[in-house]
Amino acid sequence: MRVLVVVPTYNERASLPGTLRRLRTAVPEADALVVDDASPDGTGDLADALAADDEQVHVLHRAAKEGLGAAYVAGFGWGLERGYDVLVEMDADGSHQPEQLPRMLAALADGADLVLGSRWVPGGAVHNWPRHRLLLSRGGNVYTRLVTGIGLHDATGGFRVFRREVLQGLDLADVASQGYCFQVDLAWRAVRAGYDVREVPIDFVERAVGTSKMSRDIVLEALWRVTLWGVTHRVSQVTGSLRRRRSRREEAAWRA
Ligand SMILES: Nc1nc2c(ncn2[C@@H]2O[C@H](COP(=O)(O)OP(=O)(O)OP(=O)(O)O)[C@@H](O)[C@H]2O)c(=O)[nH]1
Ligand SMILES: [Mg+2]
Repeated sequence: MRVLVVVPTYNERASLPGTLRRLRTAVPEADALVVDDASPDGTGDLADALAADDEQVHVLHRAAKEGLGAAYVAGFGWGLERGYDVLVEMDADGSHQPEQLPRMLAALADGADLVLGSRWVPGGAVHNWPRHRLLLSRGGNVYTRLVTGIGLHDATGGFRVFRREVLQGLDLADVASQGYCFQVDLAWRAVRAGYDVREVPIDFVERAVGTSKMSRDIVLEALWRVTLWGVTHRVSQVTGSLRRRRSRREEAAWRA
């Protein structure tokens, strides 16, 4: 299995070298692709320097900051074109620990199509988050579960392992989500498509250096999109069951 770990970066100069070093040690057979959105702090140049020293590290430069979703879609496209079997999502900021990736890859080898690193299943944890971030993550996941009916505990997390067929089966060009609702979007599409989606507990560690890109706009985007998906889904469930009931009635009348 050829594995590509896609690492999106925006101003991660301080974190990126350590993240890649840990990844290369923890999963030496995996390649890495840094997807940099022209970071003003020079992360792109630093990534090029790291790639020059290691043929398993690659860099995709994008012209401007377009959000996490667009960066991942571009990175997945790069990896699918080059024939990777497994594509991984991982943050550059140290929150996702490369040492926990082998356990996630094992779940894929065990038959899962998509493995979610989960903070909110037994064995999962979050370290050093202030109360408001904990509330936002837990609340966001409870809300997502309620409005969509998705049976996942951590649909917003960004440490994930995809079998290539899942990404090929989902219409990535149609994904408009930009911020972290991109994560809900992909999980939701995978669940509805009938893929085997499993949650594996992870220890999420708050970044030690650099700054968060989380913003009010990202939270608002997640809120309106998740609400829209939930309502659309519920409406289609109701109209679907009405349609089924009517066709059963028509069939019975026809038989009589
Ligand atoms: N290429 C690219 N990467 C991004 C963009 N926004 C965020 N990232 C990267 O995506 C990863 C997650 O972003 P963070 O800023 O850590 O956001 P977060 O993890 O939701 O928030 P924190 O928990 O506060 O760190 C990091 O590696 C960022 O550098 C973007 O617009 N383009
Ligand atoms: Mg982060």
